[in-house]
Amino acid sequence: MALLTPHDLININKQLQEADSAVQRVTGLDIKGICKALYSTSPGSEKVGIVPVTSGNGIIGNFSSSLHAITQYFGFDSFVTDMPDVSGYYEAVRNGAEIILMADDHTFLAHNLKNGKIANNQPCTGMIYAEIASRYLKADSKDVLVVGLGKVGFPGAAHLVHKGFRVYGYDPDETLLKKTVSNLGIISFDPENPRKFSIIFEATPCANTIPEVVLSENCVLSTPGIPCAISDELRKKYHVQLVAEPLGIGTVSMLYSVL
Ligand code: NAD
Ligand code: 2YH
Repeated sequence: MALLTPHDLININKQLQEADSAVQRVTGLDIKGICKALYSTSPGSEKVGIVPVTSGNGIIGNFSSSLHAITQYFGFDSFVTDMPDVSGYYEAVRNGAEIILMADDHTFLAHNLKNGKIANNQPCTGMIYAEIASRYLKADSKDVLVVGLGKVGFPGAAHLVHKGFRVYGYDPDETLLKKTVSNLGIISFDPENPRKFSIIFEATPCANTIPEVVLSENCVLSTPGIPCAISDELRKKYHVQLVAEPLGIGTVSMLYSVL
């Protein structure tokens, strides 16, 4: 399980603004518009309580403060509890939180205490990055390359199949690849026999996962993967429209999914 680092979250407001501009360039909608279209929900005046969690590897510097900045950026009323863990949960509820955000090393959840809905960061992240990719205004076809079919990539690929895209999937884990091809009816992408794509969705914990041969000029690369899937050099050479941000897009997807 890849953990975020404080360094990933530096200048989260700037990272969010840049991501919002990139999403608008690619899709014509901002991130909130994508969430509204994806979940058919709109926020009211829900109060979000953010609870730091010390278990496992412990508190990640900048994590709770970034969630605070992210929720405020998207117009939610939010606060971080003084206490962590169970005491923090108690504090959040006593102070009027209607939605709880909290994460340990394995699970990052949003729980709406009013309607009982609960969301997990991985599928919500996969869905929204796939949705952004699927809305590329200059796409040349409904063919999409999905690189990485794990806990984020699989739900993203499933979402694209559900939306009627022809999905080509690749993962070096052959068992996972075979299972996904059979469960979702996607096409196995053969790196030995490559082709170009105008839409690429990537979700791996590795750098440089996108080979040059699959890039078409002006293609979109929508990727929550950390570190970034493509080098600056390739991004510039093919004028790749990159949507990549470490926490905010996935978090707001979770919030809209529990409204
Ligand atoms: P995971 O371990 O469940 O899945 C990753 C998959 O990538 C695995 O199946 C693995 O075999 C595959 N993979 C590894 N190297 C590859 C390569 N070179 N080419 C193709 N596939 C390769 O991880 P996950 O939970 O799906 O997370 C994926 C990434 O997304 C991680 O970096 C994680 O930190 C990040 N993430 C980011 C956000 C965000 O908001 N930006 C949210 C959640 C997860
Ligand atoms: O980053 C993570 C894990 N990868 C789970 C998220 C799934 N994408 N967890 C964050 C841990 C935060 C820490 N417990 C804190 O500061 O509260």
